[in-house]
Amino acid sequence: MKTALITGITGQDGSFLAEFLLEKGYDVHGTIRRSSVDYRERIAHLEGKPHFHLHYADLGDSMSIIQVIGKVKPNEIYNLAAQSHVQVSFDSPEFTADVDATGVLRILEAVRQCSLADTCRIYQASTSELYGKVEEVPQSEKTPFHPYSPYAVAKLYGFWIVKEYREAYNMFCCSGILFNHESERRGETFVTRKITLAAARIKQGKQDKLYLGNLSSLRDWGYAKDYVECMWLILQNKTPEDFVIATGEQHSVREFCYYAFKHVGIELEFKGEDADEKGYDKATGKVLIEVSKDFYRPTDVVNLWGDPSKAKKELGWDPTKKTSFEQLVKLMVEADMKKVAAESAAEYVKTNLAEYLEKGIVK
Ligand code: NAP
Ligand code: G4F
Repeated sequence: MKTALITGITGQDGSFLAEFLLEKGYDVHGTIRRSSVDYRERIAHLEGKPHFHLHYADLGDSMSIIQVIGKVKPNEIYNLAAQSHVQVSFDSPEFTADVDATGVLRILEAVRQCSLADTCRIYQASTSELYGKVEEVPQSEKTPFHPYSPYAVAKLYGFWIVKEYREAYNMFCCSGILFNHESERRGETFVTRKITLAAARIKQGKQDKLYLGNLSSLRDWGYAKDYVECMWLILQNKTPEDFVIATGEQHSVREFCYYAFKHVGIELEFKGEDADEKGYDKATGKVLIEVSKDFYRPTDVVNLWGDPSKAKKELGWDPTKKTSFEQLVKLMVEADMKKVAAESAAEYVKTNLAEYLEKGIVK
């Protein structure tokens, strides 16, 4: 039985990867952080399973990392932990650098110090944000990097330190340059999830309007569950190499809104330009989407489009056989429609609980 250690197991990708590796028969260990609120929602269904284990560790704390790696002695490490929000990285640049750049170094050094450099393979969660102010469209493994946020600059260090340890110490460590991937488990402040939640809330009368930033920004959006398979494939490869993982298709934020609202039965029509652009309900003329400059970034990456040919050729991973853009939007909207309906039902019961207890409807 192989042993895997996942940092960032409570995140979107960590939770899907843990499920994937458990199904493959791995003994799965994950790192979590102490928090005053419950943040284990995405992995709650895995807790208590025989081959699922959690350990406290923080990427800012070398000692905790050395301790967990020395104890678990993993065959594979998936370093997914990060301050992963690009806009937040402008507000917390030092923290982002510590976790997303130096944190990667801490993992690599811990593996060496625990004498696991010859046996432990390491996957680093790299990103299409490295292409930033893009110098070529679409972007492949050969496209020059031009990071365009504190997050991307930190991740660029992560990318290069992985390459350095591979060349200097002959370690099997690789970066997956993953383009945006989303799901029903996506954090609620990333644009796709913000849109699908708002579409569900607006449809169910729980929200009036959605405020967004740059509607023209272009992304190559895939499904997170399809992408975690690639993380594993990259570590099963004969040689340690870096791979672009993407769908090869590009859509705008505006388009994402159009399809998300379409799935709840609202046809959107966009009028106006830049900050004055608005999204109208075509049937009623009501404004449902407005632009707020609060969501503009000091530097914004606006043209991401991946070329996944290498992954297709060498790993056999074919995005055309995976979840399509429309299927992705649909599955996210459907999950959020259910979530909002459940929240409304719970709210209704809570409001009327005293009366129900009194009338004996609930005990
Ligand atoms: P996510 O949902 O934000 O999850 C991030 C994880 O990192 C969480 O488990 C979080 O723990 C953990 N974490 C944050 N700071 C930490 C620290 N100091 N020490 C230990 N753990 C820490 O992100 P995701 O979407 O799953 O992405 C996974 C990785 O892929 C990230 O490295 C991200 O930068 C990268 N990536 C993501 C995408 C994408 O489109 N999703 C694309 C390219 C690359 P808490 O739950 O305690 O906060
Ligand atoms: O959903 P986003 O916040 O994702 P972003 O910045 O592309 O970062 C995500 O993908 C990266 C891979 O390329 C990962 F490395 C990273 O960890 C993260 O998972 O924003 C997407 C685009 C941006 O251009 C942003 O300006 O949407 C635009 N946008 C427009 N309105 C908005 C909003 N983004 C957010 N978060 N909120 C808005 O209201």
